[in-house]
Amino acid sequence: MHSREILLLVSLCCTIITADQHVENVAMGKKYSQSSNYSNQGRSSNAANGNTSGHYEANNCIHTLPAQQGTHWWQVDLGGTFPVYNITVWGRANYWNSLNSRLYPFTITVDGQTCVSVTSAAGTRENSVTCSSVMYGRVVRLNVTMPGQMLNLCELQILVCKEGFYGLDCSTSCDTSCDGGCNRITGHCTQNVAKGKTCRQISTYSNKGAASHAADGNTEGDFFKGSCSHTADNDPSSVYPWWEVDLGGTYPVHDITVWARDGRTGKIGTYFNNRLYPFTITVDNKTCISVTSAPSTRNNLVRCTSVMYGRVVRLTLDRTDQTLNLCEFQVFGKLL
Ligand SMILES: [Ca+2]
Ligand SMILES: [Ca+2]
Repeated sequence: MHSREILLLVSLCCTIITADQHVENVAMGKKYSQSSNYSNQGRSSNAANGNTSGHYEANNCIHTLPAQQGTHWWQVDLGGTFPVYNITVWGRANYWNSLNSRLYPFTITVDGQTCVSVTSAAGTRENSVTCSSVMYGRVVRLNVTMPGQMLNLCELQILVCKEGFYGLDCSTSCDTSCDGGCNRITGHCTQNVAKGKTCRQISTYSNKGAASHAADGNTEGDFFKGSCSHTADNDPSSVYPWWEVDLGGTYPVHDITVWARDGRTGKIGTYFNNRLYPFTITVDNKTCISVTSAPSTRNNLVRCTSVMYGRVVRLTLDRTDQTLNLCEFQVFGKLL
């Protein structure tokens, strides 16, 4: 074969796949809001319209109202929980001599928790920042740090690995033995082995609170939609309420995600955490982990201190004066 043909063959067969091909911007096509709106030309969706151009006049940037007091902000509701880590922002171009004064300094939060505070302006219009750690959340907000300082933001991208890839640069493929894909940060298999399995609980409040609801594959947090478990409210005062799932076989148990009940429908950030925390999880009666304080999110990924092989995974509320509500209990592992 001619050397040129070989070169062509090589270039066709072995196109280098860059990490970029495994990354998606999960901020696109979601719900947006901002503290105020200068005009329709500065509407909130402009900061996630896929166009990073810095020209406000071309409907590519958002613009809050100059006279607005307090903190100016823009936010996106991702519509579900994502591992938020890599975020890129674009400021406005060609505006007087202060390209960055209407964006910097700023803080980005995920469900109200600080992801990153950027204190000084970048030298370029495009600036990639990272959260101090991976934050699992739904509402991402950019707050201008200086009160009363208006906000121009031309694009904000939240970059997350596509399904099937993981790592901070999304360059690694999930292990092929992970039938249900893998966690997009850690690479841990995300097959939920609790889903649809037999569940039990100490007592049941009503049909709407059946034990099986906490492993029905639905993380819905509104109790009245029938996807949460609920123990009876007349258990003896000395009882520690519990819920358990029988996996139907021996599995390696390590990562468990628990989902608390929503405090109020549609209102993010208020949960019935006192009906779930503090708790202890056991695997075949051996302690996996005790969690003493509630997080600020409805979902909580907890890990056994080491991989535990077992069949019955139980969550016990470590208090006697409360009912137990659990909207979903997810166990990640593979059948041996
Ligand atoms: Ca834009
Ligand atoms: Ca459920």
